Amino acid sequence: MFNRLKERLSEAIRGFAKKEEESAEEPQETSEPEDTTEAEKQNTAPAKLREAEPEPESAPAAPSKAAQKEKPQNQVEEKIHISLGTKIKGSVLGNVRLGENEVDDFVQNIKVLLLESDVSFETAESISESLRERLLEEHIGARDMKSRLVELVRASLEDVMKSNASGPNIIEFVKARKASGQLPVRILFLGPNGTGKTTTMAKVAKLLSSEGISTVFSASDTFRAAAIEQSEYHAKKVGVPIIKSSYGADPASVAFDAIKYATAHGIDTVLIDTAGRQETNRNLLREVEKMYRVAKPDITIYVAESTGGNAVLNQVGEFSKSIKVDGIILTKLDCDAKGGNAISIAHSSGIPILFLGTGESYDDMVPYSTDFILDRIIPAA
Ligand SMILES: Nc1nc2c(ncn2[C@@H]2O[C@H](COP(=O)(O)OP(=O)(O)OP(=O)(O)O)[C@@H](O)[C@H]2O)c(=O)[nH]1
Ligand SMILES: [Mg+2]
Repeated sequence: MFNRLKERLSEAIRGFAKKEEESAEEPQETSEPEDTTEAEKQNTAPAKLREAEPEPESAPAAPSKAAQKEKPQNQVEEKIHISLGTKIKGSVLGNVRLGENEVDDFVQNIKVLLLESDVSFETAESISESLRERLLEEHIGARDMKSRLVELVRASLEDVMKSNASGPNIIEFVKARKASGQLPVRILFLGPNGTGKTTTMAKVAKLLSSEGISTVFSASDTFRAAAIEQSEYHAKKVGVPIIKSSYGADPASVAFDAIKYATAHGIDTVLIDTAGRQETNRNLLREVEKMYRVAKPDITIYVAESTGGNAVLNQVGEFSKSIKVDGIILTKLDCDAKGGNAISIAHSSGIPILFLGTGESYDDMVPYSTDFILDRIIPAA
């Protein structure tokens, strides 16, 4: 999962940290005075790094002329003015700041590899900006460079992903409706062909059942001959009843029948399958709009595949123009070497991600969390 992005990020960080560490070991341009103390030696920044000194607690006594003379010239010239907080942080981490050119090169490198890993342009820009700001205000000890860079890149990714709003908690939602006697809860699954709608519906049924919530399937994908059998197959595997009609029947009327069945049999939820459709297919989109009017879903879930590249964001956007999508389930993360889609969708779809599909079996689904994705893209150092 996300291996390619993980390797490339790690390689970029390793390469940059190594370069900076090596330059930290290079002899300084200014010759060291013979009586330089050990502490002063350690405090000497490499040519590419700018030095920041810890803020003195109170105004220091003016250094003697002799001491000023002993101070290497480049340190005096490169001293920079920074806030007290940053100085304190800098003194803990090591008193060096990265030069602007180095930061720009590194950030550009990260941006390119994010773009090549399916991160959308807008999201890659936001990550780069956040990373650049963090790096420029950071004081990094040359020898902790790698682990600190990992933390900063991770924090920048987290910055953009945390804009993902939190969606409905399906289990809590059904439990609340159960308590108030407003059943059945209707959950509609839609999305393009082959993204994993029917399989995901079965995963959700299994999850609900583990919480003591009963379910009936509505085999409302009547568009493809084999789809009804596929829904039946999954329903049987996870042990839920299914309401079906024949190939070509009106999908909305199948959903209507399933809701009636649930009401009559005291079933808590109706999971409504639909035919895969592209966002460009107006007829099929109108059909799903009709489904929306007739079945009146309480929760509408868009099933997207993580492997779908940048097109996924546009598709979700187009669908949600016709239908109010409450949440996304992102499938096939296990097949996704790039991982950028998960980041972009969390950042800019404006729709919460509810679950992540991580394999073909019915237990292969985890609740969405930023950490789950980040741990696989850039594990904490
Ligand atoms: N590896 C992996 N495969 C998945 C995942 N979710 C679904 N699949 C597989 O994706 C394929 C398509 O799944 P379906 O559930 O039939 O997809 P669908 O969206 O209902 O397809 P249509 O009805 O044809 O539009 C199947 O082979 C599933 O096993 C997942 O999270 N990981
Ligand atoms: Mg299907």
